[in-house]
Parts: sequence; structure tokens; C-alpha cells
Amino acid sequence: MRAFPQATGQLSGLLRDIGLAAKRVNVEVNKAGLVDILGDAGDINIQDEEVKKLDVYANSQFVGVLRHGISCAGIGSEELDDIVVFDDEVSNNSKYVCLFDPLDGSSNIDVNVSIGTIFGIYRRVSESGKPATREDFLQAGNRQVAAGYIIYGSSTMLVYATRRGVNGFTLDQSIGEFCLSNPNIQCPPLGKIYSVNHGNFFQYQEPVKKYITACQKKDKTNGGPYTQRYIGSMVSDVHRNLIKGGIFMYPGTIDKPNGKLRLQYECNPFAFIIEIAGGVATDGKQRILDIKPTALHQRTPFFIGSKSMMEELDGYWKGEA
Ligand code: AHM
Repeated sequence: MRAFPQATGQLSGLLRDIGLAAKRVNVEVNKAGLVDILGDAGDINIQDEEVKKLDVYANSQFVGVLRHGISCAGIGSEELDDIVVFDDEVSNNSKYVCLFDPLDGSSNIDVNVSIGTIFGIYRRVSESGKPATREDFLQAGNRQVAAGYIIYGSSTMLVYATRRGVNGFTLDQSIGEFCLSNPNIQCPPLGKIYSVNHGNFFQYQEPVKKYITACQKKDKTNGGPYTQRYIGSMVSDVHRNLIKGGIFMYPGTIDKPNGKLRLQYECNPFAFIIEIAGGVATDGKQRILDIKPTALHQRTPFFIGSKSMMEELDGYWKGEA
């Protein structure tokens, strides 16, 4: 008997479509050093950052498969300045919209370091049968029905969460399929890794500086020593901490109080995944998933990781530690 007899299979279809685009992007990522796809496309994206050719390629793949699938009414992409509504009969009857960062950590492409794709899937709030609307894309992260990421690393993995759990699938290149490799991922409540850009230390707020300093002072008597690991590719950094236990921080700075990471494309999907896996994600003051977005490309400070480590950090925010 089916666990959800009322299910239409649209969500599974959408996840399959994302897997297909990921396989295509994976092929290009793997030959990035061989063909003329490596390097800058010469454009500047909506965030004022240089667009790499692979970003452009990845974006078009994800937009393409979702447009041609039957489950998605429209998308928002970190690479595009506005939402794209797939206004056709099939799409207008689709239940979901998808927000994604097609290639996160793209400054690492040139140096052969792991990069990734991040996505969050929301049930539409607009009327079925009609085109998706802006409100569909400005929902709080707690309205996600599924979220995930693909890591193009030493092996390529698709990890996604629904409310039933977090599962990891590794791409078997020989058959071109994602095979279940990490069932029911749980984030250890306490880890020994902290990940943050130390170069910005003096730009951070006091509670963050105090917490980082406490991490550096950990020893055998209080759960340490901790290790600092920072790849600069959030998918890789958070993936490692999700599996091994740890904390990842991208705080606001004096110059950029909202930090660098985008709520909708980067933070919400990871916040959803980590919470399902037993971890915590905040902006320092509140749960990431409770923030009601007001703009498509808004940024937020981001703290995510193992439950006890996040609780210790929270003590600094509250001035208790
Ligand atoms: P991108 O949008 O250029 O891909 O940048 C996003 C990346 C994240 O993956 C990573 O956590 C962060 O930027 C690193 O930024 P920084 O170099 O400022 O520490």
C-alpha cells in the first residue's frame, strides 16, 4: 500500500528533474579544466559578482529541466534578477515552485575545489490553474516541503530532506544513477569542527568573536580541542559538518551587516535540512526558517550546525556566556 495514497508524484518528479540537471552539470564540472568552459563569462550577476561560465551553464540546465517537467510552476535563481514563471497549461497546474543557487562556491571552480547546487521546494500559495505569483517565492523557509543540495566533489552526491528525513545519494558514474548511500542522516549533537572566515574576525560582532575565541580555547576538559575547517564553498563546509558534527558561520560584518549569503537560495534549504537532521540554524537572533522574506535576493547572517554547539553560541548572543 502507498504511504500517501493522495500523493500525485509531482514532488518525486521534481526531485528526479533536479537529479537530471545535476548529472548534466556534473559532466561539465568534471571536465572544467579541459574545455573552454573554465573561467569568467565576463558578465556581472544581480549580486554584483563575476559570473563564471559554469554558473551560466548550470543555471540554464536547472531552468530547462524544471520548465519542461510537469511539477514546477516557476523558479527563482540566484543567477537571475527576477522569478521565471512557466506560464503554460501544465506548469500552471503544477503544485510547486523551486528556488535555487545553481552553482554555489563558484570562485572555487578555477582551483578544482568542490562546489555545489542548493535548492528549496515550496508548495504554491497562488491559485492552481493560474500562473505562479511573487508570493509563491516569498514564503518563509518553514513552508518548504523539501530542500537539498548536490555536491560536486571527490564523488558527486545528492542530499535532500523532506519532513520524513534526510537521505544522501551518491552518483554511480558507471550507470549514471544516484544510489542511496547515506540513509537517514542525523547531525551529531556535538562536533569538533568550526567553520568561519577568520580573515573577517575583527569585523564580527562581539558575541561571535567571543564564541570563536571559546572554540580556539577548547581543550580536553571542555570537549576540545576543536578544529577549524573552512573551504569557502558552503555546500562542502556544511555537508562535512552535517555528517561529522560541527558549526558553520557566515556572520554579518561592519561593512556588510547582513553578511553575504542569500536567505532564499542558500540559507533556507540548509536550515530545513539541518533541522530535519536534528541540528539548528539561526541568524543569531531567530530561527532562519521563521524569517519572512521581503525581497528575492535578501541576505542574512547565517549560523548552522550541531545542536549543542549552536546552543553554546546562542548563550553568547544572549549575553549569558
Ligand atoms: P558564491 O555566491 O560566489 O558562490 O559565494 C558563496 C560562497 C559560499 O559557498 C561560501 O560559504 C562563501 O561564499 C565564502 O565566502 P568568503 O570567501 O567571503 O568567506
